[in-house]
Amino acid sequence: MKSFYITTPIYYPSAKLHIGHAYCTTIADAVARFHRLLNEDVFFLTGSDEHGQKIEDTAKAAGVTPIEYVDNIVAGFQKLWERLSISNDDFLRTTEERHHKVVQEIFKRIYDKGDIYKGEYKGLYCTPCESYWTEHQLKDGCCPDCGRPVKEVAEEAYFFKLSNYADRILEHIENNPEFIEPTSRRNEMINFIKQGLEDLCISRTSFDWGIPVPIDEKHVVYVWFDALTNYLTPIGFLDDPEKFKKFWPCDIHLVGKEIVRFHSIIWPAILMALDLPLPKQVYGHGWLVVSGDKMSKSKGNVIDPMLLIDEFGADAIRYFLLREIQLGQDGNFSRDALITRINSDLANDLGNLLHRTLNMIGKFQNKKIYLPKVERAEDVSLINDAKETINFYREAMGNMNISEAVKKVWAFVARANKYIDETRPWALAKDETKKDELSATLYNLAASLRLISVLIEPYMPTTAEKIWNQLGLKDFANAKLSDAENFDGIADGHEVGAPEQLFPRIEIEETENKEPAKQNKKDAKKGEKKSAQKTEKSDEDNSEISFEDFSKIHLRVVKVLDAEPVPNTEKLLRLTVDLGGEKREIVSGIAKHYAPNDLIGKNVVMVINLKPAKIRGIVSHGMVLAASNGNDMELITSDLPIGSEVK
Ligand code: ME8
Repeated sequence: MKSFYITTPIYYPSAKLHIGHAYCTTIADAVARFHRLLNEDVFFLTGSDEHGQKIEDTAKAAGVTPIEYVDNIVAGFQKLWERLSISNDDFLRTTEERHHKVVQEIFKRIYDKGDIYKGEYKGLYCTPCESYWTEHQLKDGCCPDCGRPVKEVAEEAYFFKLSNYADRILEHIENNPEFIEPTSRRNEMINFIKQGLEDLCISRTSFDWGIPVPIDEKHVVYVWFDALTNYLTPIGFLDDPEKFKKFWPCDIHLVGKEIVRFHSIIWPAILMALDLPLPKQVYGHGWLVVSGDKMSKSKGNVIDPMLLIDEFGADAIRYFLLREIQLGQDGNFSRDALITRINSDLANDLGNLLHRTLNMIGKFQNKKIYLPKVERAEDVSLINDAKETINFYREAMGNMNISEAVKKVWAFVARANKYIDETRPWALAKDETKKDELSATLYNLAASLRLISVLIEPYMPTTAEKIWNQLGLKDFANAKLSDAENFDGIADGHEVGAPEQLFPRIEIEETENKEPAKQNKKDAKKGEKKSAQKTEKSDEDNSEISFEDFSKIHLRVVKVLDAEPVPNTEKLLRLTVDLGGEKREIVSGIAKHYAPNDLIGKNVVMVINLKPAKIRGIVSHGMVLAASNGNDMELITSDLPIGSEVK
């Protein structure tokens, strides 16, 4: 059985993870799942990089010990990965004993070999990036990676003879074009090495939060030396030679573009010093930006993936990230683009295909499908397209052209929808002589959905399984790409299940706005005409709700960052609020009671998972709460920090 080993960076638990981290982990997950579909023995690793000065400083500022601090944040990482359906085989924390042993052993081996020596470090250090810099590498006097100020450090330190390996690394990069992807990153690294590599300082004495240097306990190991070796720990480097042989060298280290340097220069040098083979590939993906801006706490545009999952579900987020952004390039995240994709690609194209197909099989053939007895030009064309889709998908996924592969699968979804229009099953059902044609259409549609279910498993594992189950198929966990290749793999006379909605459309209604306190009643009135669901809501106005119903409403303390009147209205204000990292725009009917300036800086309570609504052309993503007696209105405020839950 072929093996496949893929890793993500181990993220710093200095703060909660944001959508950028979720992006990287989702890509790695999709690739791991794809290789499992190929029936390979996959090891997918992620984890947390818990030592270093930044963590020590952050914990101190929070008034807790470093381990208390990281335990809490790392539990959040693990929860996020579970909610995002991440299928990692291990989660490595650098504070674990198994990892300490590896780091100390590696340090000792390289020291014994003579590639580590003691000296004095005098230079510049960027704590947020945990990176050493020389004067000429700085950009405008600041860290060239993050743009923040660096500080001078002078301390006794151990050095790794990185300079000894410069020629070999350069040669390796030049002789192995696939070692660093994409090519732009490869060129950057070649230029970086050609400017000369200095020996790397790999120990610190000015703080304690790290793994002690085994030969000199007043030093702790430099956090990047500690972190990079994580890739060896869980695959049996010290304790399971067979497992190690199976998974090393790693197939892909997937990392963000800013840390390609650590993975394609420093890490290979460490491996060379250990006489270990180099990873087959370091893939530097681009950054996710929000409305063209890099995410940062100070800009208040950090997007919390957990809130997005609460609102839209994990599969929709995964789909968006994998489809919308070309791997290797920077990509933009926007809620409006996400909602558009959910409505058009998921609810409309995929949801309708499944719904129409199962409905017709139920109605015309009592839920049964039969192997085709006829083959028309439309069938041949559909089946050829299916084959072509699989071939393209296999190649594209294998080459990390993930968004292209996703697009191709959706082109096939569109193709299958078109096949319904071409073969017109509703017309065939009215003509007794066309029974075989009808049966062939329904079989081919079910077969197409079976294929789609397998192909989308790496992107949307929950949806894929739902489709499989609705088709009445069994044992989805063991479905492989080879099953998908067998187009007519569904048995003659097979019975399908009943259709269930995959993705509800996200309505962005054009509404008039009203004062918040009156919003529900008016909605209920309008709703009577609109849909049964909304009528139920109006009937329920005075009835009791369960605690479960109540807990569906997510209330948080948010800060108003900006407020301005909505032109040509008397009641409406446009508010920009901070949810604790994420910025949102909402429209609120409070202009008669509050002047914009009175609101700025106020902490108010907001419903954060309300369906977005378009109000006077502005998409409002939430609603602030206010008490009202009909004449006066007062916003519900709180002195607790932004992001606090209101229960
Ligand atoms: O660098 N867009 O950890 P880190 C896309 N601990 N990806 C993003 C992103 C964004 N806006 N922001 C972060 C570290 N990422 C080290 C790694 S590995 C041995 C040690 C992703 O918490 C991206 O993959 O700063 C980036 O490389 C990684 O998170 C950095 O995470």
